[in-house]
Amino acid sequence: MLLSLPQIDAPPRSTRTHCPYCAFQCGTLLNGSTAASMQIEGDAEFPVNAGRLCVKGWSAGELLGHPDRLLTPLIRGSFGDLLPASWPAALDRIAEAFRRIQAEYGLDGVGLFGSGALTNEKAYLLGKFARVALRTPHMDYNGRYCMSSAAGAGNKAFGIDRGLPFPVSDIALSRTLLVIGSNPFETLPPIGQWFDKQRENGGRLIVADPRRTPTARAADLHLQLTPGSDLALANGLLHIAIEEKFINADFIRERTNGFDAVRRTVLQYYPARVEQLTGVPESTLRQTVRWLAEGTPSMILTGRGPEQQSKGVDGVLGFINLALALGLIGKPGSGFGTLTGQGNGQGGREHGQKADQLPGYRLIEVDAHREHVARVWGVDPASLPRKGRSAYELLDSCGRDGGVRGLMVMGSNVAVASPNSGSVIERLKALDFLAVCDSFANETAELADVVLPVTQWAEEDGTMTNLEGRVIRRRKAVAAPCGVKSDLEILHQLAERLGHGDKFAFASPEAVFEEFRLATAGGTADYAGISYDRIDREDGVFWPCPSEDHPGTPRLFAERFHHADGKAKFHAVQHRPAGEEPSAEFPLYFTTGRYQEHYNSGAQTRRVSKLAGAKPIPRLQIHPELAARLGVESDWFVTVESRRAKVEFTVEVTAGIRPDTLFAPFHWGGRHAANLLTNAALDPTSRMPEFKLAAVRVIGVRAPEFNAAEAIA
Ligand SMILES: Nc1nc2c(c(=O)[nH]1)N[C@H]1C(S)=C(S)[C@@H](COP(=O)(O)OP(=O)(O)OC[C@H]3O[C@@H](n4cnc5c(=O)[nH]c(N)nc54)[C@H](O)[C@@H]3O)O[C@H]1N2
Ligand SMILES: Nc1nc2c(c(=O)[nH]1)N[C@H]1C(S)=C(S)[C@@H](COP(=O)(O)OP(=O)(O)OC[C@H]3O[C@@H](n4cnc5c(=O)[nH]c(N)nc54)[C@H](O)[C@@H]3O)O[C@H]1N2
Ligand code: SF4
Ligand SMILES: [Mo]
Repeated sequence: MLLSLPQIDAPPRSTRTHCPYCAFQCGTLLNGSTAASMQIEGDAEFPVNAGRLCVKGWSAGELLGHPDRLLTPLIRGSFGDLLPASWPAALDRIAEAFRRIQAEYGLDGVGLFGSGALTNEKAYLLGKFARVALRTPHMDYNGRYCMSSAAGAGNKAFGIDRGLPFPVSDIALSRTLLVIGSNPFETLPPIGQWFDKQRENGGRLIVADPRRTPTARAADLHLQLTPGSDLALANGLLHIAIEEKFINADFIRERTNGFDAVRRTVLQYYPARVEQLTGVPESTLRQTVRWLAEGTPSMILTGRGPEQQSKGVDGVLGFINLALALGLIGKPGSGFGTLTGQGNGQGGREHGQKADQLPGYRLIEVDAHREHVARVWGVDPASLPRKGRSAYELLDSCGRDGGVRGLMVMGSNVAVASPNSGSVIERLKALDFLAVCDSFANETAELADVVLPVTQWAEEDGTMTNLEGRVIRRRKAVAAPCGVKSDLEILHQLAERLGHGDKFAFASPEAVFEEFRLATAGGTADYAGISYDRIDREDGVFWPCPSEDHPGTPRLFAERFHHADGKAKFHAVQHRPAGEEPSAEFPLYFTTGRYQEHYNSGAQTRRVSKLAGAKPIPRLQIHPELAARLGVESDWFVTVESRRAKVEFTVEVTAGIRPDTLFAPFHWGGRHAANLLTNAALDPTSRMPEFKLAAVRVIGVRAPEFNAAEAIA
């Protein structure tokens, strides 16, 4: 406490830490030791962003001393308002509610919802809290909406899930770069410097996206595919690679299993059929394959486009098949990767926030895994719950018979970020009890019975794992305002009230990390050799890192994959329709994504003046041909209807989208929420919802000067 108080005339302190938002986890220098005086600079020494930041990173300081900041716990009063309360009263209320619900409905009557925004320490302790203090199976998190399809595919094909199995700087070494359904120029902007270097080295860029995004505009080839057709594209490209004799038979024989079944499957994906399914001309398909095969080293990267589909896992497997068949994997500047999204989207998915998981990427249904973790926790393995429901299924069970009756959310705005959000909001309202831990009263907190105010990024210590698998340090730069507590402290105090305080009493985040290292030891995501000191000395350490004398693993797969026989597995995957496809009744595709200026549910960035000023509202992208047919122009209003809801959007006419597709960002709640329209069809393996494709129609248009909705004939 004393250390963080500013001293008169003391020179401003500078703290090296990282941006609060995305998985790029740009290194930042925070100059100044109070929220009000703090200036943010890009850290030129941190190798991933090398000094660059995007507009969100530059402006993140505004979050700290923000007038909307929650500074006291809130309890819903008898008149329905959220009223300020003391910490003991709020914590007692949560513990009592959980105890009462568990007494009435059983241990699984209570659920927890975590986040890829949480540090490794928080993610670990939250998972432990679910299994030890509440003993509920129902612990899941928003990474289910984010990285679960990529993770599912990586585990199946490689036996391990690390989004990028190589450092980001490898991008610059590739000669051909194929990016599928990611728009990193807006979602990971400082990555642009690695794309620039790649181009300077003579490299080529190919982008597959239904929209002509800034990333697609920079490409040598843009595959403007039909939404939901990625799996057909992947199989079609492999078909051509086989036909044109580009496959690497030595690599397939020595390092993989299962190619024959894939070969037989992709035989059916002849180019004319794939052109029809994807809308990408055969000549472009052939050009893509030739560049990938001849312009090596080649790299294939996926984003949420192909992943957030009800066939997301198979879609990613299709592109992994292509990378394996061309023998791309395991060499510098070459291979397959997925671009992780949330700040700790990588670490957050490894340490037990997932319903089927224990720390270190161990599995809750595997006895040996249960035993290891139970030993570290000092509990009986038999006392650990089994596998619980996935994120959307957990929320959808709220208040239903056999479902969850009490829920605590830490680090997610589920009322905005979930598919079919109107229904999720209804489920949250049907709960007996909802608690939310956040720094801001987001749309989910507005529905809560108790809200607990927490510390933010620049006010706390911990570790994050970036999109490369590099474990880095979040460092405290300013004192937290009076009245807030860290998530770690909240978990400890709740555990104490539930009779398990001793298992959650840690003197510091570093002390949590020390136990966490032991829990991960020997697991797939092994952090045992990583310490705060080492991270400080080495600018991050790449997992797996099993011992203190192990150098860490910047590049995976050079010699072996992580299946028992050391080989990668091909998976024969078939294209199939989405949960709903356009029809006579709902003739258009609706897809969703991001603005550079806003982050996820917008709970943070909608409050930053510079960002809200630049992008005050969501705008629906419509192609000029479709706009002409509808008789609308930019700044008009259209009402879009799916099978679930109607939403009115302001129009942005742009040639950068397919004429059969509408696009809206999902950063807003309330009446403008894109997620009111989206479909909760889930991938069978990853349980990822289909955020990238719903069938819709336009049911009304309105000129800016008119008020009455005008039906179209
Ligand atoms: N500015 C900003 N940056 C962010 C975030 C943010 O909210 N804002 N969030 C962070 C997080 S959590 C994540 S997960 C990442 C996401 O990063 P990205 O994956 O780059 O982001 P998205 O915009 O969701 O989707 C990428 C693209 O998929 C396209 N797409 C839509 N449907 C399809 C389809 O069927 N197939 C294909 N191939 N493409 C399709 C969209 O047009 C979009 O351009 O960004 C991270 N960085
Ligand atoms: N239609 C559509 N919907 C989508 C997507 C899409 O592409 N299209 N993308 C999906 C994806 S990829 C993601 S990742 C989700 C993200 O959506 P959300 O899960 O809602 O994530 P955020 O908006 O980042 O919300 C994070 C909340 O956690 C708080 N927070 C941040 N750090 C901490 C912390 O350390 N502790 C606590 N207690 N709170 C914290 C923030 O203040 C904020 O209120 O949205 C998904 N929803
Ligand atoms: S790219 Fe991501 S980590 Fe870097 S400044 Fe922007 S939001 Fe922050
Ligand atoms: Mo995400």
